[in-house]
Amino acid sequence: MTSLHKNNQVNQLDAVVIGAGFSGLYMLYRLREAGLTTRVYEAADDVGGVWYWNRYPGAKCDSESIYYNYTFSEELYKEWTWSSRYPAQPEILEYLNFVADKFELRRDIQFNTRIQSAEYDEESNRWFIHTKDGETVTAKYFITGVGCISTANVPNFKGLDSFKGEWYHTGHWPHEKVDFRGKRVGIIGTGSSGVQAIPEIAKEAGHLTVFQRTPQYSVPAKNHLYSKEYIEEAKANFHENKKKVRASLGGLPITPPDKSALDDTPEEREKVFEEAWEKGGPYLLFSYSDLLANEEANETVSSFIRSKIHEIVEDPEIARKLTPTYYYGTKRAILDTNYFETYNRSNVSLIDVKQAPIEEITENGIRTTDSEYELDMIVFATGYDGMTGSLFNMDIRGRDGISLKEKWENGASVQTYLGISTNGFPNMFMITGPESPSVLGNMPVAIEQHVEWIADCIDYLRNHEKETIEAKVEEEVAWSNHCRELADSTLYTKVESWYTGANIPGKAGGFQIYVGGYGPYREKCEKVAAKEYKGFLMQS
Ligand code: N01
Repeated sequence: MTSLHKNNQVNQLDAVVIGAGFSGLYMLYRLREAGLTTRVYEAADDVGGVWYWNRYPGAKCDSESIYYNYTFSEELYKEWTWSSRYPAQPEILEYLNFVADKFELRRDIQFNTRIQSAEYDEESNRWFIHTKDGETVTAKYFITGVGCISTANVPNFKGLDSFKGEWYHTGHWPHEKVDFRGKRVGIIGTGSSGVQAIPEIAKEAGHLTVFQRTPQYSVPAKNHLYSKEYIEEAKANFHENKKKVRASLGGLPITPPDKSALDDTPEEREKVFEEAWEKGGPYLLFSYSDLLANEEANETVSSFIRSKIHEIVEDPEIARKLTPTYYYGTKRAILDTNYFETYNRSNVSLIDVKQAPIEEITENGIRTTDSEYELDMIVFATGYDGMTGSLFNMDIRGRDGISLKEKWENGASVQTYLGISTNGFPNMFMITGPESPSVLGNMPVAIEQHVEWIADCIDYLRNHEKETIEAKVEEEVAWSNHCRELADSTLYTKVESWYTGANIPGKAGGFQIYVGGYGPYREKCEKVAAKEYKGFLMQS
């Protein structure tokens, strides 16, 4: 600790929050309400988090909008009106701006500021937080709201620097409109981002070449404008809906029937799947209780979607290339608008880069092991270093200078208690951290639960004159083991995905998400709080 720090010549705050997305905005609101001096640091020049950065064509959320928002304020809920079932990114960003304006949040947010490091000082029981520009602040509470999927993964292809055309990653899309007209565009990646962007880019591009490594299941979103009556009903049912989503498994008011897919005859199942397909959205995955637990049950829904792909795609060879084989739902279940239909267009081609991998980016395009594709533009829809990527981007050091990255061995042995706290890092809280259920559902619901739990916990500490709180080692070991055991009882861990870290070369650690569902997780967290933060170590 430098003498500058010791002399306390730095700005002293009660709390510092990193990120001004859904998490940071609400955390700021709650801490301010509780009377804490709080500052949010945000790398972008405005609020929004992922919705600030993900401006790629077709970007939409995949949870129905009337549930994809805050529910902490009935007034806010009733003042805002969503246009459609799955609104596009600009509308979601507008919503977050509306929230920031309504609660005058911007005055406590420092924009254009990236946090480089944060270290805990045992003598003062404070966090010293350093920005990339050299500013230091101290805070009693250090809270990360950095998102689970916000550190872009641009694969380290040989030759990218030599490419003469434009290239973009979906998660860092420019503010200005990208002009695809007449251009030869290549897109790498067919996850949620690629599947949304491909139909939109294809409408404009001269030619679109899709470089696909793993074919994906996708289900029609069946997006549509909301009627006035539907919105009125949602607003009238605010309390009931709020209760339902908070108790649900995935943050949406959908309860899977307590029935195995194998209990129905093929004809009955076909009817159930067909109805879910027609409704659009996430219903297919919730058609039966065991689609994510039992291989045979999963095959029933997986083969249903495969047959849909073959119905939609006219060229049987392209349909074959687009046919996924992994267990449906073990990667994020994707919703689309005309994704498979796009492959019927004459200006779209599909390249299987599993069969012939990308060798390098050349100055003119992409070269795979069997061909070179000339391109004017490359879009990387290649995803994120999920769960730990954004935490490790900061050099976070706890007691005795131990680094979070080293403690978790670069992600290979993540250990948290409830995904919120980790031993050795007192008064540090992670909103939707690894080993929380967050990314397996409708994020704002997960975020609100974490923010409220953290705010209540800080309230408790202040009321009981506790200086610090951190997870006990034995509790985090137990929690991490519990998370792994639960995950291993499902099909999630049998498939490589960003959930397992397999998308990042060299990243180990496996599946670091609590799969037990939002509602049961909320109950666990509430029990811990009710038992005076059982499992946590507190110092007076
Ligand atoms: O990223 P992804 P994403 N060579 O990791 C391919 C959320 N989200 O940005 O499957 C060739 O899913 C990779 O191939 P493979 C949502 O939670 C939500 O699409 O690894 N290809 C894959 O096809 C989602 O799950 C929304 O074989 C390479 C693709 O790139 C998460 O964000 C919208 C490659 C990456 O897919 C991430 O989605 C968008 C390489 N070297 C995102 N490296 C909505 O709410 C990677 N790929 C709707």
